[in-house]
Amino acid sequence: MRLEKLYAILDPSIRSDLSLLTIAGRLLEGGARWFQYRKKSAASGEMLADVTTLLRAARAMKARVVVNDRADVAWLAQAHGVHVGQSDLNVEQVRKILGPRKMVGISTHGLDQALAAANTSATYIALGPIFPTNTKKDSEPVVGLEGLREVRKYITAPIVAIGGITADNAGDVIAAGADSVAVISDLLRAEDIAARTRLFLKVLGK
Ligand code: 3NM
Repeated sequence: MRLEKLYAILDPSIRSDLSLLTIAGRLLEGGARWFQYRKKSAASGEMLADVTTLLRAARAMKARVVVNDRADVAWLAQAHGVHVGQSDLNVEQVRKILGPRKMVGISTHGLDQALAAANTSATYIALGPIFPTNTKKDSEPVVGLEGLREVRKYITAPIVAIGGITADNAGDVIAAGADSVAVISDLLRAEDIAARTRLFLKVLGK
């Protein structure tokens, strides 16, 4: 499965002045075609409604939507996949629910976890935080570009780098071996989200 170079993480808590659909619309306008729905505080019914709305907008632009953590919500909404963390359902459990064709991604925070993930049917392996980030309160120690290069040496699965990635450093992250970059604050906090998305895609060579 070919992955987009830009993975926009939709965490609406970052941008409470805008609706989820407005944020997604601006990202789509800028050219983003891969999203993760991440709203940790939402009730299940709200999540399902959000993901359904998001999918309708995304599908019109041939974009994909992955749901953070919740295989039940992803299955009911018929989303494109699920992203799990180290203490969520594991990759194979999620795959049992979603089947072989959906995307299942997993967060890893260093070489050991990345190697373990490479032995699963994960579609992609997220690695982070590459740089310091304030967005995830309980984030693990920084992996750095050096850590990313090291993981790249051992792993052929697609690597999605996450944590502190901006339009300024995204080029270095790709040069260090990432296939894609996952971004929250540098996209969502931008005054002009569509323009920031365009800048990212330009830097990423799209
Ligand atoms: N996961 P920003 S870092 C959601 O290390 C998330 O697995 C991380 O937000 C990990 O782009 C992170 O604003 C936050 O730094 C990413």
